[in-house]
Amino acid sequence: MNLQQLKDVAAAMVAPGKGILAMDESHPTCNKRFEKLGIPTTEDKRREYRHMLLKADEMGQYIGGAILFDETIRQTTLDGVPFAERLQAIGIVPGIKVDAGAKALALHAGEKVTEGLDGLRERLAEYYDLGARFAKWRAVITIGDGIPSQACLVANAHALARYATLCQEADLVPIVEPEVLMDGTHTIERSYDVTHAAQAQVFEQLEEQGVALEGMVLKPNMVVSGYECPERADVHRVAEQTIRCLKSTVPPQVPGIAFLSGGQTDEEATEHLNAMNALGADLPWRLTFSYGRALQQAAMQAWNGDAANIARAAKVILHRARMNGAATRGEYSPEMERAAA
Ligand code: 5MM
Repeated sequence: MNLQQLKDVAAAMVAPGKGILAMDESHPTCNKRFEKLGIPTTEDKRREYRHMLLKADEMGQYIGGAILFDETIRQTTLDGVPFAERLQAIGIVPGIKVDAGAKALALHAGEKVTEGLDGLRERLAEYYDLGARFAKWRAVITIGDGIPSQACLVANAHALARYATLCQEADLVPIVEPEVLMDGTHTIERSYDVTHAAQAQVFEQLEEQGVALEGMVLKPNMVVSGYECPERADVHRVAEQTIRCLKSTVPPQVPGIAFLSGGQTDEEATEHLNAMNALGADLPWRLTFSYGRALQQAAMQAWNGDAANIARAAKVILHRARMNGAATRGEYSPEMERAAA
């Protein structure tokens, strides 16, 4: 393990003013999003779409790392440049999703555990050769009646820790993503309790397995009320509760925390991140974004599966990246959206 390299890569991923673009949708997820817009679910369309996401050279001003899917890291842009090389050329560290997805947790109805450890050492070595310098593994935790169970939290945290050690052994920075889903009727207090329990368990397992905390990035959910909760907490309270939770679970050696968006609207995700950075002057870690949907959805609609729309759609994602870049500094305001429009 080259700890200095891991630290340097992690620092580049969460550099001031920058965050991470999650463009690692597996085929089922990508197909679902394309189908909603009537876009053909073909390999060529996925390639064209991802070419569009990285078309603007200025993306490198706001994006420090991009998470690719297995298919994409083996493809070239429409100009014939391998995606990992395109990323490096515009100053973005290439990364790769390495989990094999969340599967039903045996004997625990309604709960999931993420798979993908078998053969991971060999896959990581190949991804490193293909240009990846960091990896991502996502655990999914559902809030519901009597869940999550302790068994679910422990199983997922243990798998995340095993994955993280394998990544560091292979000189890849692990993004550790314990996602507590935002779906449900739960209150923000319940979200806090479950998120706290999930993160505490993750750091216990990371420590147990000997993961170098200086060479990783945490990708958590924000502490929000469930989407169907009758009284949803406002932006200030989300920021306050999320920071309170992170302060009690995340050791100061962790260089960066890059939030997932989890189905929030684009502007909501940006506002929440901004509020946290406006509040948190003395935090030990950088607070940034690693959004999938909240960076991509407007651009996907603008592209709509038509190559003639690539240039316009590339400007749409560049705008969202710029807004989130401002939020990492606590300098975003909704007026900036209108000014740009
Ligand atoms: C981009 O979506 C990622 C891939 O999901 P699947 O493996 O289910 O296809 C996902 O892991 C993503 O990186 C995070 O969940 C954050 O995405 P959002 O959309 O929540 O910001």
